[in-house]
Order: sequence, then C-alpha cells, then structure tokens
Amino acid sequence: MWFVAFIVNLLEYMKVNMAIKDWTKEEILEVYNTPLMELIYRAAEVHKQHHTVGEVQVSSLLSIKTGGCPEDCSYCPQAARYHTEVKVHKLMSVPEVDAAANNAKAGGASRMCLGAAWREVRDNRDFETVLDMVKTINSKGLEVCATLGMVTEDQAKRLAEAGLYAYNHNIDTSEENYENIISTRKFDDRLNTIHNVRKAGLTVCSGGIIGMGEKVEDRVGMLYTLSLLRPQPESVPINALVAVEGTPMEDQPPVPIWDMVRMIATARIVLPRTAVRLSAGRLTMSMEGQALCFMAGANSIFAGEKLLTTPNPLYNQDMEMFKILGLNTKQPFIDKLKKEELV
Ligand code: SAM
Ligand code: DTB
Ligand code: SF4
Repeated sequence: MWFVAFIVNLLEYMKVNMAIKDWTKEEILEVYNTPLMELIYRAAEVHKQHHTVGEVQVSSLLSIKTGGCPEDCSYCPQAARYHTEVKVHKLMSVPEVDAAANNAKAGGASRMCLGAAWREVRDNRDFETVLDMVKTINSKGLEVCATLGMVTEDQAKRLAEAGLYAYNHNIDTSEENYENIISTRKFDDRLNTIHNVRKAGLTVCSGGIIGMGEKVEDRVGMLYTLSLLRPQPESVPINALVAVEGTPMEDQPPVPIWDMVRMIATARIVLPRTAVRLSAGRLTMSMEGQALCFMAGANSIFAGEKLLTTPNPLYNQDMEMFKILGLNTKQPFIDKLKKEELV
C-alpha cells in the first residue's frame, strides 16, 4: 500500500513540477509589458485552467508582537530605528490570540496569519508560546500561517508539528535591488529560510512589495526568483507599499492601479498554480480596481480592519464587494484534501 502511495505521490510531484516552465527574465518582462487588456485576458485564461473562478481565500492577519524590530527594512513602520506612531507591544498571550481566532472564524476567514516584528525566531519561551498559539488556532479548523522572521529547519519542523500550515517569508524585491531596501540581512538569508520551511514540509508563502521606487526590472526579477523555486510557492502576496510617515519610504507616490493589475497578471502567468494574494494597499483601491485584479488572477486577500499596524478595508465592505462581484470564500484545507484524495 505504501508503495502505491509513494508512486502516486511521485507521479503527482513530477506532473506539477515538470509541467512548470522555467521562465527567463526577458520572457517575464515581455509578459509584464503586454498591452494591458491582452495581458488580463491571458492571465484570466491561465487562472481558469488552474483555479475555481470566483473562489477567493480570505485570511485574517494578527500582529502578535508589534514594533521594536532591530532590522532596517525601509518600508516597515515596525523597525525600531524609524520614528513612526507604532507602539511597541510585547508578545500577546495565548488567550488573547484564541479570542482573535474565534472572531476571525466567526467572520468567515479560512486562514489566520500571525505576524511578529522579529528578525528571527529564538529558541526561548516566546517561541513556546507561539507554538501554543498555533496549536490553539489549528484546533479550530483554521489554516494557520506565521511570519516570524528567519527560522532554522529545526524551528520550522517544530512549527509544522504544532500544526502550522504555511510560513510567510517575503523576498520583497529583486536580488539586485535588495540592498537598497534592507541592509541588515541578505537576499540569500531570505532564500535560506524559505528552503528551511520547505524541508519541514510546510507550505511556502512568499512575495513582495511594489511602489518602493523600484524599476520594472526589479518587479520582474522578484517574480523570476519566485517562479524558479521548486515547488513554486503555494501563495504569493503582492503588496502595494503602504507609505508610513517616519519610514524612509514615507514620500513614495501611491502605486497606480494599472501597475498592480500588471503585477498580479504577470504573477498569475508565471506562477499558474499559486494563490496570488492582493495584499497590502487595498484601502486606497476602488472596487473596480480590485475587480480587475481578481479578473487578472488574484485569488486571495487579507480581510479585517487592520493589516499588521495599518488600516485595511472593513470586513463588511469586503463581503459587500464579494456579493457584487460574485466571489466566494475558499474553505480551509481544500488543497490539502485534494492532494490526499490522490493517494
Ligand atoms: N518580521 C517578519 C519578516 O520581516 O519576515 C514578519 C513581519 S513583516 C512586517 C512581513 C511583510 O510585511 C514584509 O516582508 C513586507 O513584505 C510586508 N510589509 C511590511 N511593511 C509594509 C508596508 N509598509 N507596505 C507593504 N507591505 C509591508
Ligand atoms: C504580506 O505579504 N503582507 C502582510 C503579511 N504578509 C504579513 C503584511 C502587510 C503589512 C503592511 C504594513 C502594516 O500593516 O504594518
Ligand atoms: Fe522587522 Fe519584519 Fe519589519 Fe523588517 S519587515 S523591520 S524584519 S518586522
């Protein structure tokens, strides 16, 4: 029996990974620069081939440890060295997170993502508390995701054993642009954590931000790196920079909606099976703009009035948008169940 399961899994792995094209940067740039309407149609075709049209994953985001971070990510209001209005808050307690998870579930979320303003996870009491948070949320039938900074393979395994479903670790921009945005760690440190997460059997969520003054080539370079990961990440969040006062990015102009649509469509084409998340920045987008993003292949959002520290559309407004656009919330663990059915 185990042998049959092994062969079925192997065939599935080969089917998924060998069918994925190895994109070059030039090819991705060509996709990105396709005339917009043609690009949207093409992305929508790919979307229909690999996903259920109208099904959107809804994640709730909770900052379990806020501010005071030693890193210098120039977009981030939680870096201790910038003078923003974010107040430092020590790690939340398990009962506080439990209550937030109940609210998220009652509100219809299928995934809960826990964020900590840490450079990396340390093997201390706080980590034990996070493991308890993961167990608690998992027992409610919600997918649990965490974004805690760099992790070792052993820490990723302990998170997986506690019931973590996904780990978010963004590469944020292209390899070439990385040192212009963050100096306290290297692009390779990010890739290393992503590999550790994979080795632990967790699903990978990794994406980045547009609107930080990067060139089109950097947007393409970021998608290029993500597209070459094998397996490709299960989720890719595309964030529009939320320019926060006090950060070095405070004066960046808002991202034009057309850039967001282009970025989402290109991500959809080069990452055909991935959940592409229309992530930070939705507060200033019109419903029509977001509709174009869904049309171009976005099939995941963060819902709830707050992202980590900045505002997000109200949950009821999003549900109104879902009604108007004919979108439905994706149930938790669907992808896992589909995989298990194959065995
Ligand atoms: N400290 C951990 C880390 O950096 O991996 C986890 C939390 S960190 C805030 C998670 C991600 O949020 C970052 O990688 C970045 O992509 C995104 N982010 C942070 N500030 C942002 C902003 N102002 N606008 C858009 N995205 C932002
Ligand atoms: C991701 O890609 N975006 C989310 C989540 N992963 C952790 C965070 C967005 C943060 C936006 C700024 C803030 O609210 O602090
Ligand atoms: Fe710290 Fe993460 Fe913010 Fe960077 S993005 S300053 S690592 S909380």
